[in-house]
Amino acid sequence: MLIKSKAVVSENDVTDRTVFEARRSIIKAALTLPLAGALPGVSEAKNKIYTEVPVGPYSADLEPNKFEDVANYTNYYEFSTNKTDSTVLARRLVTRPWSVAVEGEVEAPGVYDLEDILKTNPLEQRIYRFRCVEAWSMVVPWIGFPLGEMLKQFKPTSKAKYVEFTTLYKPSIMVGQKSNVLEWPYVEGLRIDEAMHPLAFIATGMYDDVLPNQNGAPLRLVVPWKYGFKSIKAIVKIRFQEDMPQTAWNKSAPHEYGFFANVNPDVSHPRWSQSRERILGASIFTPKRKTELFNGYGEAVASLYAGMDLTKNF
Ligand SMILES: Nc1nc2c(c(=O)[nH]1)N[C@H]1C(S)=C(S)[C@@H](COP(=O)(O)O)O[C@H]1N2
Ligand SMILES: [Mo]
Repeated sequence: MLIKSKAVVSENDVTDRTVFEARRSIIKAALTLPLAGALPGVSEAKNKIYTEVPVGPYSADLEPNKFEDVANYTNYYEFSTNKTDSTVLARRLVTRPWSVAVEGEVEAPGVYDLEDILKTNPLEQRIYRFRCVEAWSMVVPWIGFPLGEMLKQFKPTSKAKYVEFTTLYKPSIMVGQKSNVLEWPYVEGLRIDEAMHPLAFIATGMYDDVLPNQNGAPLRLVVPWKYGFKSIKAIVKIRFQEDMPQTAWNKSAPHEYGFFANVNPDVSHPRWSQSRERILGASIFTPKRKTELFNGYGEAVASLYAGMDLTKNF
């Protein structure tokens, strides 16, 4: 993803002073933790408690990436803009007990305990393609449940045209929130029909195991036809509203990150092409993969955007 401070710079030139200082403070924070920073990356899912979870509809018949590819290369700016540091630093996050505040245009607002959400939403596995706006991609076997099924339990009113999601704000632990790379807390949103689409998913696990902290535990969104930044991690609030939510990336660079963020090989990022993608974990000799419109999920989701100019509504 991209960092915006005084000048907009790409993650690959992390020489900008703000970013440098943010990283230094994060490393300092890491050094005060027992072992953090000295630990190697994670090599495999350990507590395979979800091996009996059935495979749900829309699960793709694809070979998933290796667990270590997905768990050791994360975008989680609350911890760090560095994909390895965020993996290590996210271990500090305590994800139990956890609750989600449900607000706005719903008949059943309130603070819902995670355990109750899990009790009323049967788990399934979905193997999905995942495409980051930075032009890399992977295939992940998620464990979780359809977003829409959970949202229906809160009984949205007819005024609920959009859903806004918010990540935990806790700078003492989420040390990246001490920097100003984004406006915190991280916010994302979907139009209500997108949120109710059966492909939209809430992940609580992956690779038959609980979700690693760095991948968004205990609850994260997965919207496989959109760029990865839509898939917000560590959700603490869900708000139903009439207006389109102000999302973190859109606020930070509106000309680069639109609200819809549908994967589209024909709409370039202002600073790079989106026509191809690097497959995470593939050798440098493996040719890049051709990016597909809606990340290959067009048959299922294209009708949501009928009549819309996808170049303008990017
Ligand atoms: N709260 C929060 N959610 C987030 C991000 C983030 O920095 N903070 N990064 C997003 C981006 S840009 C991507 S590509 C995916 C990465 O998911 P992964 O780290 O599990 O691969 O998480 C998304 N969700
Ligand atoms: Mo991303």
